[in-house]
Amino acid sequence: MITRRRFLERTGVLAAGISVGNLTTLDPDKLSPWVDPLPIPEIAQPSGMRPSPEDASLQLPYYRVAMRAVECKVHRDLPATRMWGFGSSSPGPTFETRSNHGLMVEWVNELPQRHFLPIDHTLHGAEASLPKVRSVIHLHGGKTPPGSDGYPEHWFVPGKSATFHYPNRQDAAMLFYHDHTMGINRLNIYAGLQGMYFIRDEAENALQLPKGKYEIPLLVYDRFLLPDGQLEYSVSPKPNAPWVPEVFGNAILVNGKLFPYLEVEPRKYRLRLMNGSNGRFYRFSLGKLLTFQQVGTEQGFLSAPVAAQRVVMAPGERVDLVFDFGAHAGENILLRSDAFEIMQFRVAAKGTPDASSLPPVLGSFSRIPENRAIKTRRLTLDERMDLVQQSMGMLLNNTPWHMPVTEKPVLNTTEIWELVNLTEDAHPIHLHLVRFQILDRRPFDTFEFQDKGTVRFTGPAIPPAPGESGWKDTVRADPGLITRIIIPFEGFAGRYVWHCHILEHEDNEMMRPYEVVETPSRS
Ligand SMILES: [Cu+2]
Repeated sequence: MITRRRFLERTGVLAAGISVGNLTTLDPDKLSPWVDPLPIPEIAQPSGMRPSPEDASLQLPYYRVAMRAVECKVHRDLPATRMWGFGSSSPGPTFETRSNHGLMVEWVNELPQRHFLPIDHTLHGAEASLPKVRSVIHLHGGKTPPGSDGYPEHWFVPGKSATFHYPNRQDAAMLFYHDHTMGINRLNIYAGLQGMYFIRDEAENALQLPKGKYEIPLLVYDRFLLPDGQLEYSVSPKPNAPWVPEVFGNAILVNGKLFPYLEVEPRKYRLRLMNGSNGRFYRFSLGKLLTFQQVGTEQGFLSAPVAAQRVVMAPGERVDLVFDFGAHAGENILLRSDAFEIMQFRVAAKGTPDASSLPPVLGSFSRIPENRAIKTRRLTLDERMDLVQQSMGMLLNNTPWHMPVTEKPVLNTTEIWELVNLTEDAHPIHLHLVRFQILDRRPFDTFEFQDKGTVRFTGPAIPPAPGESGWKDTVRADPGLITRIIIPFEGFAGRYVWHCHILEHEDNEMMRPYEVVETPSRS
């Protein structure tokens, strides 16, 4: 499991875990909570139609979305915060689309010529010779053709754009789009370059879950703010190498607001939670550990609702919850993560009749039998230490980004990947293009593995928690465990990436290319 100290640091219970070393940052607890309504990002609107890159006789909705510097009020009593957003907001507008309805987005870089966060030019892909302001957008969770996936090296500078095709041939799910630029991804996302993207389908409609104004997207992320409201990002003591291994801000924003409130009716709501933080893990709860129902994971519905009082979310993970405020008319209920109070639900005394339902069976999800895998890959998660045991960054399979591609799964085959975590951290591992299922996590002797390369298990395999037992695209690989996932490689052949979704790790070599190939090769 996650070691206690690491987990508490991640969720920010320990004071040490939220220190930025800069005493001038704002203490959010000095602000009045629950004075700003929760913003719901506007829905992105197409500006025309374009021929599909797959079939020119087919016209697809075409969206043009510009990345720009924006001014955002994160709290009533703070001056506007300079961020980078899409259109006029951060988070950007939310996409609403349907399964099998493709669309095109022209992502336009209209950002300023100067970056306002500390670039570390010693990182691979962020050298001083490169333009400071670069961007490329990835749709997280999208089954996207390789040319539209936002490969980290395919960035473009202010004044340029890239038009991507999203076929949306996948089940209903909450995806999100965000920057993925080599070497500065953590800074571009911290600046605000992310937004939500919903795919809908008939199976979802048939469930009659709460919808419309009763379905609430909640994109949660932590930041450090200065007393004048501006963003602060942690730096190392080395001026020429400011990269830090992790950032845990003490101001937790929901859809861009600090301490927002939402007026709700006493009835069922569907809450679509997304952890958009650089490094913070959350352990969310409602009120005094009220029971909610988890209905989905990143890539679709669980087979049946899972009742829970808490849900742990690593960066990049999403959960789909249903909560019934029906028994709480007139109350105020807080969304918390351990010691953090994040937002307030104000339940009205009366509401309109609730026609939504929470069916006991949600879908036709079935587990993939292990014997369907034609190949098992053992892949390590590694930490490099300097002479004084300071982290120099993490690696996947001890291999830096620029080395030749080593993982080449064959299109339309299934593989098992064993993530052997040799570090002291929990890492949320994300694969582009695919969805997968967690098989199990099992403790092993890390010293023997590092010494002799052999796996000696020290305990039984732990099955995934009920709330993880669905289609995933991001999985927590905990320290001291081998986490096994089973992955059907479907959709497209071509070059993709897999990486840790702690953005500071990802930017410093904890990312590798992989390639889906049409026919088997030697690797
Ligand atoms: Cu990591």
